[in-house]
Amino acid sequence: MHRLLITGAGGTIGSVLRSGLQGTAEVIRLMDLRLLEAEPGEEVVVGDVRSLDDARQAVNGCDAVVHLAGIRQEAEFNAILETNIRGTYSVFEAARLEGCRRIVFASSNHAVGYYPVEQVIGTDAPARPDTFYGLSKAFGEGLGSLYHDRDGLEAVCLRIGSFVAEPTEHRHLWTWLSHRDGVQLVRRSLEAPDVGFLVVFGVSNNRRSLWRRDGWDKLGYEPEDDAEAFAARVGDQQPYRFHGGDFARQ
Ligand code: 15L
Repeated sequence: MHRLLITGAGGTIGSVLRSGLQGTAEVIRLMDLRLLEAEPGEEVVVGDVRSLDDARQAVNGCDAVVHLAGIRQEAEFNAILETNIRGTYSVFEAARLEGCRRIVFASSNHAVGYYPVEQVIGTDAPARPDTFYGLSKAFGEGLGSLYHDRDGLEAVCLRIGSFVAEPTEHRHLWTWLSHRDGVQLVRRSLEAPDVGFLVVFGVSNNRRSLWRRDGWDKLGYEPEDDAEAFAARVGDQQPYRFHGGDFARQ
């Protein structure tokens, strides 16, 4: 691939992927609200995904996009609407207009956060968002489906669990996505042939996972880490009723 765009490149996930994805493209273009400093092999654009013009300028000349930009927890509805819903629309629409072929979208487990913890689910389970935030992720997955069916774009939607360096709480025993596995997952999502439209859970090889591995074989994703190695450290008390943890209030 010649050029890859990462939106929200200055954020938590973006900062890890920025180095982890080196070599997937000749040039990695980083988009963020603030000016980032380009390393060799990178270029930077300052822009706001809420603006279709900004998104078009950023996507122009790119073969693929990793779309991370957005609010990453619950917020007031209008903020979610503008940044996560309109922003994700702008990125898909920009990709269509600029002829970019593939989008890897950072969805979230919170699209299905109101499933009870007694239930293991696959990606065939209907959306059950736990917040406006989770709902915006379900919307992004819907955009992926629409732009694939209508316009032929390829879209891989990753329902990311907890992307942290190490598990620090009991819930991470089923939600952890290690940095190493996260990098592998995004790499495979960019490089696997003929992915069409795909939704997968983005977690490590956690033996207590509540999410099935649907679609991992299509990507060739083979996670190496298991949160169980940290079980003693995080305690054995199940504190939550729902997959979404403290996002799923009652
Ligand atoms: C997410 O989608 C959030 O962006 C992140 O902050 C964590 O809360 C994560 O999910 C999680 O479920 O642990």
